[in-house]
Amino acid sequence: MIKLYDFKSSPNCQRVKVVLAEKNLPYEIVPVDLTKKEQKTPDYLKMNPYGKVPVLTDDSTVLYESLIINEYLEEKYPATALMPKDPAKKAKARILTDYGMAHFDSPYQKLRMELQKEAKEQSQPIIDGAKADLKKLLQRFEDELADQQYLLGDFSLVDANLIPRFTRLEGFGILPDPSLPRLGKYMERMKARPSVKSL
Ligand SMILES: N[C@@H](CCC(=O)N[C@@H](CS)C(=O)NCC(=O)O)C(=O)O
Repeated sequence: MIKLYDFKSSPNCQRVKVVLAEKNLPYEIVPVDLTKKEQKTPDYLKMNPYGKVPVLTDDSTVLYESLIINEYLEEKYPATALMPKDPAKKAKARILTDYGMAHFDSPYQKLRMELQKEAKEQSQPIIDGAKADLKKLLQRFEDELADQQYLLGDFSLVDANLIPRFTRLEGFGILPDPSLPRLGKYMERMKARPSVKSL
């Protein structure tokens, strides 16, 4: 039986929930209240020494780190394949996930921290700069989409991994953007998928 230690609004948990839903895998949610620091209790730290959600257990297997959990689910439950078989295409999938995570992280976190401040303490130049940087980075995905429905053509782990980040970029008002029309349509397509709707 699969169990997911989850905090509902956590983007890192959401990408795992998308994969579990896409693969139609039954699982139990174990809520972890981050506001009560339940992720730092000794028992929880035995499962994830980093003290973060998500943790996924699959019988006696205990895993953490959302991207690694998703790779595990893909290998252990391949019936609904979410990665290409071809090694070069698989490598490309990992490059796109890495780009969306690592390269977006600095401006994304900068913007998030700034917007968390009280309005009078926020710096408009920092907000504008981070938004401009994120928009520039999004152009790569706009180009990758070309005439495809999803980032690799078919729906894949890349889409599942990155959707929590894209929905937050929508929340920040960066998407949709007239200069990124394919991404706009892509987001509508993604949000229509039951796995994403149910988040
Ligand atoms: N790299 C980790 C990041 C996990 C993470 O940062 N989780 C956040 C919630 S989105 C968390 O548990 N924060 C609570 C804390 O750090 O105490 C992953 O992908 O799973």
